[in-house]
Formats: sequence, C-alpha cells, structure tokens
Amino acid sequence: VSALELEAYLEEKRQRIEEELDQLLPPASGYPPRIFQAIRYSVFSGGKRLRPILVLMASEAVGGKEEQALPAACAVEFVHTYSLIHDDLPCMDDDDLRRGRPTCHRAFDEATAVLAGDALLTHAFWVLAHELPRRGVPPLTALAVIEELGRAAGVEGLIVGQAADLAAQKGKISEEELLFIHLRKTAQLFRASVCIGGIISGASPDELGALASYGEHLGLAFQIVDDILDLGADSAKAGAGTEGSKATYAAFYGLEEARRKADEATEKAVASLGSLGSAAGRLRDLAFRLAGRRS
Ligand code: GRG
Repeated sequence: VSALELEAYLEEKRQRIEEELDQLLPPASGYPPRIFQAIRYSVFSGGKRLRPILVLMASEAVGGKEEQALPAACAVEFVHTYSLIHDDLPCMDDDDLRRGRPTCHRAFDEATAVLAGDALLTHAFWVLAHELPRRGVPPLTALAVIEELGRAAGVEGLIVGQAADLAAQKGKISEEELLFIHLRKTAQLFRASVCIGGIISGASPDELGALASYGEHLGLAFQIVDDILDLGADSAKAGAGTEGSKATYAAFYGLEEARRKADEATEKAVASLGSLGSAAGRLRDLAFRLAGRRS
C-alpha cells in the first residue's frame, strides 16, 4: 500500500483505540478524584498507540474480528502506560517530562503516580478477563491472551529488562547484556502485542511463530531507532563506547553501526512474515515505516 494509505489506516485505528480506551477506563469523576485523574492524564497524553495498533493489525492479518481484538489492544496500552509512569519515577529514571508534558508524579505526586501505574497494570488483566468472554472469545483463548501479556509484563519481560537496565547503569555493559535488556524492556511487549492479536483471532501455531518472530525483531529495531533519535543533536559527538552513557545501541555501537543493526532487525522482522502471505502486508509496511521514522 502507499505511504498515504498507511497513514490514513493508522489514523483511523488510532481514533478507534482512543474511543475504546475511554470506554474501558473508569470515569474521571471517580472518588477520590486524584487517582482517576492521574490514570486518565497518563493514558491520554499523546502516545502513538503503536502496540494496540499492532494487536489490531495482527488480528486482521489472520482474519480476526476487530471488536474482539480491541479490548486486548487497550490492555497492552495500559501495561505500556504503567511501565512509563513507573519508569519516570524518581527512584527509576527520575524524569520531569514525558511526551512533552510533566510526568505523572510531577503533575500529581509520587504516591499517586505509583498507584496510577499499579491501577493500570491491574486494570489491563481485569479488562481481558471481563471483556473477552463478553465479546465471544472462548475462555481458553482469553486465558492464552492473559498468559501472553503476563509473561511479557513479568519476570521474563519488562520487569527483568528494567532490572537489568538498572544493574547495567552501575558499570560497563557487554553486547550480550545490551541485547538482553532490549529484548525484554521493549521487544517482549511488541511480541506480545502481535501474538495476542493472533491468539484472539485463532492463529495457527505456525502463524503465531511468524508473528512472535516479527514482533521481537520489530521491537528491537524500534528500540535501536529510538536510541538513535534520542541522541538527536548530540549525534556528532556520539561514538562507540561513549563514557558514562546509558545502555543504548547508539552509544554502544556508534550511530552508523546502530543504524545498520536497526535495518537488519527490520529485515528480519519482515522476513518472518513470509508464511503469512499478503494478509500481513500492513505489518510489513509498518516495519519499514518505523525504521525510517524521524520522531
Ligand atoms: C516496569 C518500571 C517498569 C519499566 C519497564 C518499558 C520500560 C521498562 C521502561 C520505559 C522506558 C523505555 C525507554 C522503554 C523502552 C520502550 C520504549 C521505546 C518506549 C516508548 O515507546 P513509544 O515510543 O511511546 O511507543 P509512546 O509515547 O508513543 O506511547
């Protein structure tokens, strides 16, 4: 499809996801107001909704129903938002800004931000258990979705990725550690997104294998490009082994090699889709679009 067609598709899906997120979250008028406001403040703050879009695209690629994939798409976004809120806390990355606005603990307070993150993580699993059966997803399929998200969010995914990242900041990092961190901190949620879309829509084991491989390589490519973009204006100064840098591909390998690795991961992501045929066209286009993004 043309680049314009992909943009129109992404915009349409984004809007559908925004509506669904709004419906699946508790109202801002809940009591006590501060926690409900903080939850909504963080969910509706201009995220790209990439992971939920991946859920919908993967579901579409195996012929699923959007109505059934939507709550799962939102559940993934809730987990993603929780991870950002907690990552920004003073005890983690200590960031004041996220998406150009004050971080949750800055806009509210630290305790509220901890609770807002906890609420979103918990809500994600409640939404899956509550909504999927109501939309005709068989209970065992719903359970497999819950398993997949639990794995990606837990000690095989986000948590251990974040823990390894914190440990790495204390000393020099190896190539293996760098890959370990990014496969878990970023790529597992990408993988879970496409796998969940596939599971809900009755993908075969082969199709699921293809989606899992696509998701992991796409997540890795996304993280490397993110690192490269983060360097931004400092790019001229960046070089392999930059002293005191965080665990990023751009700092570890230098810009040129990081770019090559991002392209290689993108190619692998797209090659994984081979067995899915033309139905996976949008997933392929998205991979190239993300590889070439400028923000
Ligand atoms: C469990 C506390 C905790 C953290 C988990 C996800 C994570 C680890 C930390 C968040 C910070 C970070 C650099 C994550 C890597 C993934 C990444 C590039 C997130 C940003 O994703 P985008 O660009 O965000 O999709 P938007 O703003 O569009 O939603």
